[in-house]
Amino acid sequence: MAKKDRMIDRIRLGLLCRLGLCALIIGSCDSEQNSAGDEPPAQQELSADANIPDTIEITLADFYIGMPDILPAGDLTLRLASEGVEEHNLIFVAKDTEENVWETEGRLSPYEVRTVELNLPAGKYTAVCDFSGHETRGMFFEFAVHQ
Ligand SMILES: [Cu+2]
Repeated sequence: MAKKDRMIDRIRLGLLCRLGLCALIIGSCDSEQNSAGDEPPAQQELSADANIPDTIEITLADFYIGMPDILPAGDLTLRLASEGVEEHNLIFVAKDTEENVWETEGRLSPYEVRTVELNLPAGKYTAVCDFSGHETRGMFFEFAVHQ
């Protein structure tokens, strides 16, 4: 009986040691992965940013427009993401002249993602979805374009 207990104790001790060793190995692997893994993504982000300097994310939802309130002047790439079950469009209206300076070609389908390029001069604008009364339901957003 006592001999069997000692056997069990030895097995338990062996298991504990192996678990401890595993934890040490996993722990050291994790820290290696973290220290090695931190640097390449940062470099990738930098090079991606260099290639696409001005990609602006715009969300068209039921019923709001999510976008930055300041955009840089000049050539822009917009990534439009429709996130509602409704169709949406997007129109930029210059505040001083109340003219449409840009608009999407047709409406975005529900959940469509579309990348567009445009050039906006400095000024104040209102972004609007004018489909089916969406503007009055909240789909407008005032923003400025700065040099
Ligand atoms: Cu809309």
